[in-house]
Amino acid sequence: MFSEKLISTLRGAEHITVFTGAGISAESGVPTFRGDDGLWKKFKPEELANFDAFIRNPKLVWEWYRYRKQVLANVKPNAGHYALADMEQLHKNVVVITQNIDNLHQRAGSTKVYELHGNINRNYCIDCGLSITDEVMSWLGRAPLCPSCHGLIRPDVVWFGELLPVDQWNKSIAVAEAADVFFSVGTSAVVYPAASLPTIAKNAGAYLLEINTERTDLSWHADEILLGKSGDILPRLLQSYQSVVHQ
Ligand code: BV8
Repeated sequence: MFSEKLISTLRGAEHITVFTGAGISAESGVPTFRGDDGLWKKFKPEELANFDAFIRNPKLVWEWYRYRKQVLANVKPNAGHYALADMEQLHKNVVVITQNIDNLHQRAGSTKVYELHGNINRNYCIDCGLSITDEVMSWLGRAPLCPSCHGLIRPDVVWFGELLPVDQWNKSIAVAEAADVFFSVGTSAVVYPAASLPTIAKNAGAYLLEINTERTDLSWHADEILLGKSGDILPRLLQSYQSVVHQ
């Protein structure tokens, strides 16, 4: 199933970097953004995932995030997440860079995860910056207010037009440039600057592997494309890698 080139490159790799998008969580039951049943088909990102929309209608934006928090409260990591966590046991330099806000890589056991677009489990006050957990937020039919200064609370996610967290971004560029193998898994590779990471890795000499159920804007640049579900492919790739490592 896997090319000799891929397995030998993995075997000789000093650094493995895995870049993930919503597709890796699809088999956990988390809707993607741009697929047929994607979130952006039902909701308009410009109406929900940006700060101006939030200030205009915080209640509407919170209804959307409450819905997504509820979805995520009832899902579990899938075999793809677990395979990446297990890869850390086999290889000392595996880092996951995710665009996802669902915390599923961490729940599967991955310990080196850079979150480019934040995490839906975290919230903060836009006035005083206080970090607030879901448990202490009171809804009362309106957007939650800060218990300390009564400012508006927002989800700790990166909206369109907002800068990515500088430390996560800088670390992600570093591990993209250092990668001997760079996986792009379950992403349409259309949201920037995150989508520039595979090209940064490739231009720095990485073997660029794309795992997706369909071809994307990135496919033309990949060294190898594995078409299929990440929950099927990643465990099998790990198995092939394991069998070589233990020879
Ligand atoms: C920035 C977090 C700059 C919140 C998200 C105008 C003004 C400012 C910026 C811009 C602008 N116009 C364009 C931009 C840049 C903009 C951008 O890139 N827009 C795109 C849409 C054109 N980017 C930004 O705004 C970024 N910030 O540029 O700031 C700046 C400079 C100066 C000063 C100020 C600012 C911020 C972008 C972050 C937006 N936040 N989400 C939330 O989630 O609620 S975006 C959203 O898209 C998610 O983060 C998501 O991760 C990301 C990418 O989507 P994917 O993960 O790839 O998901 P998608 O559904 O698209 O694809 C899934 C894939 O999986 C598919 O290919 C499918 O085939 C595959 N798949 C499905 N099932 C499986 C599978 N593969 C394998 N196995 C399966 N089972």
